[in-house]
Amino acid sequence: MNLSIKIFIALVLAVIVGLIAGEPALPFINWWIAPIGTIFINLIKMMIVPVVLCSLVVGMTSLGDTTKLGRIGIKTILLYLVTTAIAIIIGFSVAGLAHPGLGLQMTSDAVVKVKEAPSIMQVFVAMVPANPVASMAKADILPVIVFALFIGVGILKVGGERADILIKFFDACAEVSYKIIGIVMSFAPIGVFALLLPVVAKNGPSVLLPLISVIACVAVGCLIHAVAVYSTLAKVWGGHTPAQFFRGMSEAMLIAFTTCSSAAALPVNMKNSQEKLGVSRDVSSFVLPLGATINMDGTALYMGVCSLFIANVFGIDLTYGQMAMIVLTGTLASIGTAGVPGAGLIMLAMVLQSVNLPMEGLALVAGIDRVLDMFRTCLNITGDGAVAIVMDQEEKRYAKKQAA
Ligand code: DAS
Repeated sequence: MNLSIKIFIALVLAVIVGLIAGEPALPFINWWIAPIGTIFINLIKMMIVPVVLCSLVVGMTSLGDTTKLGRIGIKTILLYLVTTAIAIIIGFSVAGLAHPGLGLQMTSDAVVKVKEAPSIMQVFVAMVPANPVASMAKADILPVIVFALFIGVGILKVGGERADILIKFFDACAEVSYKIIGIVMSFAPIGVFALLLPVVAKNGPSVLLPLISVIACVAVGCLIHAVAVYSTLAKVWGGHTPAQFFRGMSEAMLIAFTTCSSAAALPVNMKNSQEKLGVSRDVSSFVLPLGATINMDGTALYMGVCSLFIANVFGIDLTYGQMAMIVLTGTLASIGTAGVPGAGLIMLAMVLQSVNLPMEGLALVAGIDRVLDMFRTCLNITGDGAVAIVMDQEEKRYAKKQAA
């Protein structure tokens, strides 16, 4: 039985056992089961920095020259921004049809204290690591990516035998990282079960019911975006049918769904995009780590849904100007969203501020953030995989044109 099916069975089991066990079993679950999920996440997190650093350096240097790097980098970022803006619009459209939150009375004392969201410029400043080792120690992925990009450019500039030695070193390290990830992933069904059981036992149907419409809007919006945008990209550029694309992405999607972390899903996404979707190593090693950090279509879609939900709860009619502002700030905010659980909630605060929506609304979505995060993180990494397929085919087409 393949791993995806085992993970899926673990998911279903966790939901069933969680709903049966419910809140009374939480002390036992939190004492004996939850730590297994934490260990699984830590095992994956252990590999994030090595994989990102080594694979990005390999990806950069195997691009062969800085012009190719520039070409791929610009196209990749542009495509990421376009799909993100589309995601927000889909989020608005779905929520505009479903009207989540209408009739839900917001209690004024339900205020959540959210850390000040960084401004866009702060996000860009934070991208450059003053101390790369500290960034690696904190698994601050964006500065690690920037550091790896500079190492790659440096190696390309040095060239010759010395560069080859370094490339072989980083290539071997990347290979070792993939092997370790394969071992970790063999424990995924156990880890996924242990991660999901506490969430289901804690939330259960009671807390979720009043907000089920928000969860449904985010889930349906993510499904529409994944099928309409990503499977079209995979088909038109990569020739993959939707079934082939989603089968190739399934393991990474399940890890993203259960860990709520794009960073945690990155190693599996990279391995499978190469082995199951035919993306070349140099393109996947560049596009996927970058995407896991700056491409958050699910988070952007979630911002569209939740902004409209909070406006409904407070009886505010969003103007088209405010919606346009949410699309802009949501797209930019999603760039700064870290690939870790709950990061999107911080960025939602930034978007609400940008259109003067009451911050108190965060309290409601904060209550179901973990559930929403599952869907948005799953979509985030699926978009990375789709863009990697597009960029890989673009590069193959470019190489053919050059050869002709
Ligand atoms: N959990 C984040 C991720 O890993 C997304 C988010 O919080 O919105 O992509």
